[in-house]
Formats: sequence, structure tokens, C-alpha cells
Amino acid sequence: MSEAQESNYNAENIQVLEGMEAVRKRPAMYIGDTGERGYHHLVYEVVDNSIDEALAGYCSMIDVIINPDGSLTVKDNGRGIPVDMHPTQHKPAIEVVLTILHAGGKFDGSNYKVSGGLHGVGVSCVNALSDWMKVEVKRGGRIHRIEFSRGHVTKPLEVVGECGDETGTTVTFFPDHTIFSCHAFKWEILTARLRELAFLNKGVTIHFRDDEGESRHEETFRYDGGIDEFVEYLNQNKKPLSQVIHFEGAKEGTTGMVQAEVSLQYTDGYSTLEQTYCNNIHTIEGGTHLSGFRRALTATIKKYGLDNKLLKEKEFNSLSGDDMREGLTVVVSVKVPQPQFEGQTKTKLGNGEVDGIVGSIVSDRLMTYFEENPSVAKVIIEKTLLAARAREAARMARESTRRKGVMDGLSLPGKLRDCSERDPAKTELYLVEGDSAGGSAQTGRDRATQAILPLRGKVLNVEKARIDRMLANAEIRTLITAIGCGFGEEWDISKARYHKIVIMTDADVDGAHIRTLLLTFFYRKMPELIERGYVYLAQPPLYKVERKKKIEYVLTDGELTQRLLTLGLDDCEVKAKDGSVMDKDRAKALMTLLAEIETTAKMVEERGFNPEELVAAEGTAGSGASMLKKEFSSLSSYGYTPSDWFGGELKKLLDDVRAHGKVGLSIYRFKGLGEMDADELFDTTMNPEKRHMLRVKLSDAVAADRMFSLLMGDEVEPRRKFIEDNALNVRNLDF
Ligand code: 0RA
Repeated sequence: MSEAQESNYNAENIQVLEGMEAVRKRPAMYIGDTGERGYHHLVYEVVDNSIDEALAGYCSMIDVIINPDGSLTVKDNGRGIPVDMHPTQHKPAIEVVLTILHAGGKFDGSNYKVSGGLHGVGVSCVNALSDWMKVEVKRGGRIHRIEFSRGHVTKPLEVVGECGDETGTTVTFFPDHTIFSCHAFKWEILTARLRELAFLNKGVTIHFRDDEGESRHEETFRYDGGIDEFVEYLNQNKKPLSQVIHFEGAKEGTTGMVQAEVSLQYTDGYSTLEQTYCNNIHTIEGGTHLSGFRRALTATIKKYGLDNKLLKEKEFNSLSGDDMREGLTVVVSVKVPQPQFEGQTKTKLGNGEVDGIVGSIVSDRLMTYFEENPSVAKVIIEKTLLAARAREAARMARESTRRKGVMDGLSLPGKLRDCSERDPAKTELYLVEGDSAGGSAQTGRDRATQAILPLRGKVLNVEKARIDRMLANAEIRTLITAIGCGFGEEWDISKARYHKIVIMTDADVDGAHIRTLLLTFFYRKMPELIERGYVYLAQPPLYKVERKKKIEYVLTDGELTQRLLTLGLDDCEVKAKDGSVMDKDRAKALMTLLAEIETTAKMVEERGFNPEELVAAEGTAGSGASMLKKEFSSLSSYGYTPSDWFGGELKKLLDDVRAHGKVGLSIYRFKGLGEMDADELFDTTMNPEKRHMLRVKLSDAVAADRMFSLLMGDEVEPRRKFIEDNALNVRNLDF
């Protein structure tokens, strides 16, 4: 920088420079991390501004688009970021908003009553962490545009057109890939958050489109019922015991008006789902809004029960809060002017007064609701009593087994082949399907650090069993004892005997079932194991491939196809439709696509359809047809038509390449873990140096709850529909 330029620098410029550099130097401090979370957090930060505009009553539509180049656009029809000269900064207000930390839209605190954003850092942080950002504002009849790179203006504000009386803001940004380790926006992650925001801000339309790559998704979220519809969505695969019950109210707190909204519904299931929010932020660790709700719920149910002779004095005294929440789904959403977030992940609401405010709203309105709906009150109280009885029976069973010394940790289950190491951070517990695989695992394992627990038969489906029945199940009791953390009220994660719990099942339908049953148990009854990342899935190989006396193991069907195609293309040429020789990468991509078409066509056929007719038909009836159509549209970029495939010419090409790849290979498909000898099982699946394992993580609690209810619950119809819709996506199951 020249001296002349330097002397032009005024205080504001330095403020911008320092602010943007601070963010780029320590991005994690501002957005949490620089991985997948942080990358998506950038989007939330921008969307939050539009949501704020909606909360202020000026915006009804928000468009989010993943662009073909990997950038992302957020467009709203709010007032538009102000573009006039900022009174003290001597530059357009929009430039101030986008370059000065914490300037946000909240110049004087009067524009917005509450504001969202977990870190509340505002869109200037996103700007600092973006390779480029372009902002277009429609305001005062004109279209204005300004551009930035890494937080600094590259094209100053200019008027680029007229827009009549339209208003709004469009922000497009491309995150700086030198800062982030994640380099693409994920549909599943963004869709979950945008849906949640639409539930939490009723009436706002959020339209989400993915224009990147071949998989073009599009979805619109708008819920006029707000969090009532959220509860219905959460309970979609469950059987409700009443209508959704809704309360809301506002009370003056020490820093302004606190608003609270609660929607709840009981189902006939045994699990509890509590989703709590403060200023649209998902408070995963709960906090004062949740404690206020729980206390009021417990007190009101007990009081109503006693007053109306639905509870005896003794029952009244023995009921616990947990009993009252069995089968409950609830969404609590509060708006607090100056929220304090605490806890490990800063997602626990700390403002003390919120407890009382939520509590009083819930107890007043819930009591009135019970008085007006005595039959619902009766059903809830009866369910509560059943839960309490089951808990009591479980406690007695536990005490009697403890007296016999079964569950005190001193006497471990007989089936467990424990390891010698005592430091849980170094040890692993393998849950192995079947005695024969259990035997191999026991022989092959590293005795110092690897413990083996063979499981015989199916594990109980805990989704459909209360705690008393669960503890009566020998397999479940064995699991609890081996893991060592206890259960329910006595749960203590610090007593975990292993920090890796590895589910090792066959790669077939039975194996998948056992794996799902075990995951249901961990997710519903020991969620902390999953939250801490202690639960893993072993990945035994599906194939053993021998070539020139060299043995290799292959994990999946897809990987095997890839290998055959690579080997097959190694020493032969593929001619394109016009007769020219294709380059290797393009030929491989074509072969991969043909293999996909083959699989889809086969699936469609197995379900009684003619794939050729489906592809020719107008519209898309069903997922199979749409998948095939998509695949054939990709095929057209190689100059081929569906009739080339159905006429047999392409199929032959694929078969030839594959056959060529198989020359000199012997391929063996494992039918189960039990087929591997001890060394083979250890080498491929258990050896820490070589194995592949999947760590089970919980990224979307809403989706997980819905999925477990769907797969493991009582409602048959949603499950039937899910299986039908997804049969085509399942390509690895061995029926
Ligand atoms: C500052 C002041 C005003 C609106 C905004 C910022 C604003 C920011 C964003 C970011 C995305 N969309 C947005 N929409 C609005 C108030 C403007 C006024 O008083 O007219």
C-alpha cells in the first residue's frame, strides 16, 4: 500500500479492516467451526436477517437457492437494506451493514425487538468468510448493487436498474474454500433448518431450490398453523391421543416483553420428544423455558388428577415428571429480548425469569384446557399411571437382581468375553450377531482392548415396550450390564466401560434388522452414547476378490462394479456413438451410468412394470420412473437414446466391459460374518489399522425421531408407504 493511500485511511476503514481480519483469523470464534456446521451456519446467518425482517412484519417470502456454481442465494421481499449515506460512517448504510461487525440491521435496537442467529454475528461475518458476495437491493424504485471479496468492497454501490414499488434484498455468496474444510451445501442439512424456521415463524413462505448438479430438488415451506403444525409433523408416524394443544402468552420481563408459545400432543408411544427454541435458535441443551414448562406440566396434571379423584393420594405422591412425559411431543418457542445462552454448546437458555413466565402461562391455560376437555385429561392421567407402575415394577426388578448381584457391575454377563484393559477410552465392545461369528470374533480379537458380546436372536423392539418389559428381556439386561452406565434414573455416562460400542452384523436383511433394533435401543434409551459418538457400525466386506494370487476385500456392490469397470477399461477402448474413441474418464462415467440404469430397470421390472413403457410415458408416476428418466436424460449427453439401451446395444457394451474386467478374477460373496475365519474377520473388520467403521451421529433430531417412529412404531400405513417409496433406493440388501 502506498503512503498516499495509507494517509487516506480513516478510522472507519481501519475498523472494517481489523474486523474482517479478526473474523478470518479466528473464524471458529464467530461461527462455531469451519467444518460442515460452520459452512451451513453461513446460510442461517443470512436467512436470519430475512426472518428478522419477516418478524418485523415487512417480509413474507424468502427464496434460498443453491446455485450451479456452488454459491448460495438468499432473496427476500422485505424493505431492502438501506442504501442511503450512513450519518456517521460517511458511506452507504448497506456497506456499513456488510462490513462492520455487529452492525447487523440493528442500528439503534428499535428496528427489531428480538433477533435470531446463534452467534448473532450478522451477515458481515458471512461476508468476511466469503470468497465473494454480491448484494442486490430493491428500494425506492431502484435496483442497487454492491460487491465484495473476503469482506472488502470490490465494486462500490451503484444503481443498476428500476423496480417500481418492489422492495427486497438478494444476497449471493460463495464461501472461502481456503477457510472451510466443507466445500458444498447439503440439501438435507439446509432443508431441515428451513423447514424448522417456517414452523417457528408461521405464515412466512420459504422456498428452497437446489440448482447444483444433477439432483434438482425443490421444496416450499409455509405453515399457517406454526408450531401446532410442527407437532403434527413430529407425530406423523405416531398415534395421537388428542388434538394438538396450544398455549401462548407474553409477560414483561426485566429486559422487555418475553413471548412464549407451547404446542403439545400426547401419543400412545413411550418416548418423549421436547423441542425447545429461543429466538428461533434450537436450544438443544434446554434451559429455563424447558424447566418452566416441565414443572408446570407436572404440577398441573397432578393437581387436576387429585382434585378430580383421578389420582389417589398415594399415587399423587409417587408420580415423577418422567411419568407425565411418556408419549409426549412438545414444542416450546420463546422470544426473549436479551437471551443468555449457556452450557457446553451455548444452546441452553439461562435467563432465570423465563422459567416462571413459561410456567405460569402453561399452568393457567393447561388447567383450563383440562377443565374444558375432561376426557383428554383422563386419558393422559391414565397413561401417566401406567408409566409410573412400569417404572416401579422395573425398579423392583432391578433391586432384586441387584441383591442377587447381577447388575452391580461386579458380575458381568456370562456371555461377555471381556478385554483386559480397564481404561474405557482404550476399549471397544463388539455386539456380534450370532454365536458362530461371535466365536470367530472372540478368537481373532485383540484381547487387551476388544470385548465381544454375542447376541442370540432378535433384540427386543424398545419402541413398543415399556421399561418393565424391557428390563425383563435378557438380551437387553445383558447389554445394560456390559455397557456399565446403568439405566433410566440411575444413568451415569462416566461409568461407561467402553468408549467404542461397535455393532457388527451380517450385510443381509436380518443383519439390518438387528442393527436397527440395537440403534433404536441406543437412540431411545441411551441417547448420550450416540451424542458422545461412542456408537459405531462395523463394515464387514461383502466380497473377497482374488487376482493373480492377491486377495482383496470389497465393501459394497457399488465398489465392486467400479473395480470391474476400471479393470475392464484398463486395456480396451470404448468408441462413442460417432465412432471416436472416448477418453478413459468419460468411458468410466458412461459405464457407471449404464450400471445404474441396469439396476433401476431391474428393480422396476421386479415390481411388475415395463421400464421401457415407463420411460416413454408422460409425467412421472412413482420414484422408479423418475429415477430412470433422470438416468436416461444423463445418457442423452453421450448421444444415446433409451432405445439404444432397450434395443440391447448398450447393455452389450456394459456386459463386455464387465466380462473383460472379470478375466483372471475370482469373486466370492460372503453370506455372513460366520463365513469368515477368525483371522479374516479381525483383518477385514476389527483391526484398528485397516478396518472401516461408521460412527453413528445424530445430526437431525427431528428426522431421527420421525424415522425411528416410522420404522419401529405401531402405525403400519406410513411404514408401508415409506417402504414402497424407498424400495428403489435400497440397492444393497440381499433378499
Ligand atoms: C437495516 C435496516 C432495515 C432493514 C435491514 C437492515 C434489512 C437487512 C436485511 C438483510 C437481508 N434482508 C434484509 N432486509 C432488511 C430497516 C430499513 C427501513 O427502515 O426501511
